[in-house]
Amino acid sequence: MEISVPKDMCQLWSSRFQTINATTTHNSRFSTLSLSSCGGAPRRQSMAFSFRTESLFLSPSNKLKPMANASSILCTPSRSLSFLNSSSPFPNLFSRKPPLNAQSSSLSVVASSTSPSSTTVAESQGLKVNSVPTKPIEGQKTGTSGLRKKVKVFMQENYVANWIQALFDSLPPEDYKNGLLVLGGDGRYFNKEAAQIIIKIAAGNGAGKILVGKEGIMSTPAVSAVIRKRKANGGFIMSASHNPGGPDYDWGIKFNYSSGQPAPESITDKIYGNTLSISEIKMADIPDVDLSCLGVTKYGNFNVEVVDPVSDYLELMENVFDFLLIRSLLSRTDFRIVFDAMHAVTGAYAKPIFVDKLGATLVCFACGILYCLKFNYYLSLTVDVWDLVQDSILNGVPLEDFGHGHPDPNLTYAKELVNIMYGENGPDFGAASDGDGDRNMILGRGFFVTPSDSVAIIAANAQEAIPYFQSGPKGLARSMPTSGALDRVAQKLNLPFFEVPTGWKFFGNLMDAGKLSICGEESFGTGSDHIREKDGIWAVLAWLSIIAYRNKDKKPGEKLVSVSDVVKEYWATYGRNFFSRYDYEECESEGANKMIEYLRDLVSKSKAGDKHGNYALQFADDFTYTDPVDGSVASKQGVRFVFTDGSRIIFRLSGTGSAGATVRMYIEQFEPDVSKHEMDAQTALKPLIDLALSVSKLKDFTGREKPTVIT
Ligand code: VG1
Ligand code: CO
Repeated sequence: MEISVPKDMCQLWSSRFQTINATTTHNSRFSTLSLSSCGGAPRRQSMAFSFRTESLFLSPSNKLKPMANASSILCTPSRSLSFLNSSSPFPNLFSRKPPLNAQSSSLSVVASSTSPSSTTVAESQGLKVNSVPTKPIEGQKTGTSGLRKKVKVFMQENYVANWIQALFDSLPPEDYKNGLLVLGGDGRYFNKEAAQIIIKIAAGNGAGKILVGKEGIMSTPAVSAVIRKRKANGGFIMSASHNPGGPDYDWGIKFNYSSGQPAPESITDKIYGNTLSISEIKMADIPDVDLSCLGVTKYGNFNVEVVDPVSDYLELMENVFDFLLIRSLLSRTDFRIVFDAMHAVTGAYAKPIFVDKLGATLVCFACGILYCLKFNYYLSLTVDVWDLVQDSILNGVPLEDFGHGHPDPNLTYAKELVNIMYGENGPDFGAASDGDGDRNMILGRGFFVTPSDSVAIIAANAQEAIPYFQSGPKGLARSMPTSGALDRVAQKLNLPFFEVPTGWKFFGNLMDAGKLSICGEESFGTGSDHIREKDGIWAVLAWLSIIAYRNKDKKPGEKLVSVSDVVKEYWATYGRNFFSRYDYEECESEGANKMIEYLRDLVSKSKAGDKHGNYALQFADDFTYTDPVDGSVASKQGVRFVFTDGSRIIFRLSGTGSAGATVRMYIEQFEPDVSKHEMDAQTALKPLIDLALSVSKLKDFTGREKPTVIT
């Protein structure tokens, strides 16, 4: 019998054992697979694992495979991301449901190769380009961050190919002809198929070279970093970010141009226009490229280089931060961290950065004993007691369906991490990142740092704790719904300050013009001008730098300055902006649209001084932004009611969903009184939340009693 197991496990085994002998035994609840090593482990020679039966997939072939190579014995090769190292000898095995089974790979994709009706339009130095006839497809309009739809939509004939060709048709030829492009993704289901389509169309349109992350993996911030470092003309990111993945879930594609910045609306509008008139796809007649091996493959004038997705990004991080300072914190026995990669792309980055470079260690939460990876010291345990052992990296192997999780680092979807951080004897620092690695959530022991505070605290501490900012930040910016905490830091530091619409694409021009260094969004996005995307691992390293800096002179045994100490000190200095966001996901579009229309109408009838309960209106509008660099205007970016005490209620519809409409309601209130800073945000904001619900008639329009996510 052949056994496929969660990829965490096959990564673990293949990296820990040189030769494996496997035997299985079964009872009604468990199948037990016993493995013994013939030389991998210096201290222990055998390990035994018990598996809950639902975590096993039996392959259709039901045959025992040859045992020459551990990873090929144990992985389901067609869907695995087998190049990735296990982040841990103790992965949290059953925190999520097991990965997709092999059968899901049987879904086919059309337009991954030349259609029979195509004609050859060019042939130069061995590269044949075919013209594939196609028809316009409705609905390929880019949202807040790229084009996102259900996988099944993208699998329709020519769906991906049309959008990619429309993109090339939107760019001036000098921006890509013989030029260098980058291709990465978050490892989600359908990326491998889409990567082949993108490579063929890039070649068909005359690109000179494409750099692809191994197995198609490269985080959004890393793609931005690689574009900038290698002076590429642009890059593609195959990701629907924090949206779930798998055959029944989401896929997405984003395009960033030469500064590493998400394409502005002027380009995405053109792409959309072209998708409505497209008639031909230019596709090179080349075989599928093997993305599993590093190196260059040449097809006539066109080259594909498969690159390590981590190295350029890691080099940049080492230039931005003081790694020795962070290492000094992580090597303390009285400081423990947990990073939750949510089975998403940062799984590929977490071990090389946090463990290998910065020395993060492995901790048993039951007894507090440190197990050090460096000495390859590990235990023989059954999985039933493994729950007590926690690695510094959680869910560290990227999976195509994110382990059936929702890779959105917030209090709802990163529940496993939240439970650890709020549990007994929890670690000192916790963080998580999203599908494509651009978001972050920061937690202290039993303490959540709201993203709006996080960016303000990073900005306030950047100059002393982060070498990249040693001359001080040039300017600060936030998206409109993000709380006003950052505004106060800008004021105190006397820095230029900008308020932009939701979406990272609005920060890039300010950075390119040298007006902006640090910025953030309330949606767990934080970053700086080191690249042109928000950057999850950067934010974690920024926080670790701050904590390390504050504790650099602390002797063993002295109480350390904690995450919550840093935040409370910040509130005492600047005041606290209580903030909360309510998400009502996948509402009926009709009701949600009507609510926004109703609010716009209300705005037009509102005037300063209008009373809303205890609050007096200062102004109400539908946010419009004029880019100070290029003068472009973005209107209808969110309905806001701003009161005379600075409190705000804001409503907008998500531009990243793939089904129905997601309503976002943002609530903010400033509190200067230190004695009230410890209040729970939901309690402090209750009157304003009630007001927002009644002003918007949200329950009537959406039929929803409660939000799906509260931040
Ligand atoms: C959401 C967030 C927004 C963020 C965008 C992309 O957009 O609110 O702040 O920039 O996602 O993030 P929307 O339109 O759904 O509110 V990601 O991590 O998807 O690249
Ligand atoms: Co993201």
